[in-house]
Amino acid sequence: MTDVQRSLVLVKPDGVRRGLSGEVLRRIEAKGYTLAAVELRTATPELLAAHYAEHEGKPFYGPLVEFMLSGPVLAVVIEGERCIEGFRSLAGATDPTVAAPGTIRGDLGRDWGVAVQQNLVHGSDSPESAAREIGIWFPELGA
Ligand code: RTP
Ligand code: MG
Repeated sequence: MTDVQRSLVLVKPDGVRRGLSGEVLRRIEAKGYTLAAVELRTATPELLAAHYAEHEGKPFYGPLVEFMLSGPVLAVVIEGERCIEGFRSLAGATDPTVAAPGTIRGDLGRDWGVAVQQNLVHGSDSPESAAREIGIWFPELGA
């Protein structure tokens, strides 16, 4: 039985600013996942409030939202068997300083000395999150 999934990936403003959008897409495609949607977007406070609802109230929430509004993001929907887990594996640990070499965050990220972790990418963390997040960023794609 196959388990074809979709996941929401964001190249965050630091990744877009540093010209790494193509490198992230290259790694996704090299892994064998397909691109169902790719769009350069400017986030809004409303969209980010929905996207990061689970983090509301945490100390890093305000700086995180501010960071995500600091420039365009590349919003991407990827598709493939177990791509939710697979992209999390490609992305690496949240903290780019300790993310394993070979991962997007481990190879391309570092600590820039600012409060929020600028870690280049977001990836949905479960099928429920993926459905919710794709609904927020690409409502036209449906469930
Ligand atoms: P993401 O949601 O972006 O794929 O990353 P994640 O699952 O690895 O991390 P999560 O815990 O969901 O946190 C969301 C984003 O918030 C920022 N963050 N800063 N202690 C901190 O300063 C801190 N913790 C999290 C990061 O940008 C993280 O990706
Ligand atoms: Mg997360």
